[in-house]
Amino acid sequence: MLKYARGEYVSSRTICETFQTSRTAIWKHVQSLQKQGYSVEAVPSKGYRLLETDDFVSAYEIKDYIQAKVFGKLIAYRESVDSTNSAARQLADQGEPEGTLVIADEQTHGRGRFQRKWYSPAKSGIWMSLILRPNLSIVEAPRLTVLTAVAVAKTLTKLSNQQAYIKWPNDILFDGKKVCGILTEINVEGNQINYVIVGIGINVNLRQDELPISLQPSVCSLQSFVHQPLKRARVVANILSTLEDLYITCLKSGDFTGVMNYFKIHNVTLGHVVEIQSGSSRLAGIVEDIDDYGALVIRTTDHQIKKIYSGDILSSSVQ
Ligand code: BT5
Repeated sequence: MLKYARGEYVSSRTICETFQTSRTAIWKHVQSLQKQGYSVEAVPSKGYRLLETDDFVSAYEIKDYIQAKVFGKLIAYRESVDSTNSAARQLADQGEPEGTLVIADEQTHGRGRFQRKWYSPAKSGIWMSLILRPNLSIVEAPRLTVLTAVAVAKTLTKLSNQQAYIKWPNDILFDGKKVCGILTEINVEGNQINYVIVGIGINVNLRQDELPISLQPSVCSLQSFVHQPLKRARVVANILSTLEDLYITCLKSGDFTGVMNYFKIHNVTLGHVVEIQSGSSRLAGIVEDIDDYGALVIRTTDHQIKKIYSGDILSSSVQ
């Protein structure tokens, strides 16, 4: 009731009558909400009101915005967790269905690729992982990172009115600074995918001083590009519906052309001269293309064509 009153007071009497309960019972519920972190004001002559500035990512809050049908149908919210990807893996191993979402306010051991640290302070971002069970072979798995990057870039662009760009393979950037990273982990059986965990980390209102000094110049937060207070639950719901639309369309048709085109057009890497670290080898060249499976196609300085499936771009410049 307080939520739908949109910041207005609701009298104790109205609440009592609606729920056929006592004032004492209502006061207990209000205290419980306050304990969960909700700002509920109690004024004897007016009743109760919920301040609209609160920003929660509990299942209840996300479901209030959600339009996706399968993604986010089941939501496991954790106040604090080591890594939502690890928690999602456990749930997937226990047989939880496609579309199950794990989301946390804080990660104590959030991780990037190659076990790198992903900073995830409490309430400063969206730290979430989605369980997928696609009917794809292992070689096709990188397409899911592409698809996720496109869904996130489209959503952040829509919410901010500013084009978000993609840096191969898994970063989303605003003004050349990283606002989001994606970590795709797969579990296989034979040549087929058993399940995929798509981990998405988005800085929403992360302050620069919450990061090590070395990272500060290259990182940004969504809030700086949106000119109104932002509810993380709304961003999550928007991403889930864009992702679900793309996922269903691409998997049903087997045609990833539209997604690949978006990935290429809004890519900061294509056509650039780059230096790449891939495993233990380092190579330099020009990025000629990104193939249908998300691999970089590089023409090296000695004019060979090489495909890079995983790695990091160390430097990038226009020819
Ligand atoms: C990534 O790896 O960018 C993937 C990050 C995925 C994080 C999500 S959060 C939910 C889910 N649960 C997890 O445990 N992980 C996923 P990579 O391309 O390897 O980049 C990692 C690098 O990004 C680090 O080495 C830092 O340089 C930088 N970094 C760390 N924290 C950051 C942050 N909050 N914002 C921007 N950059 C960050």
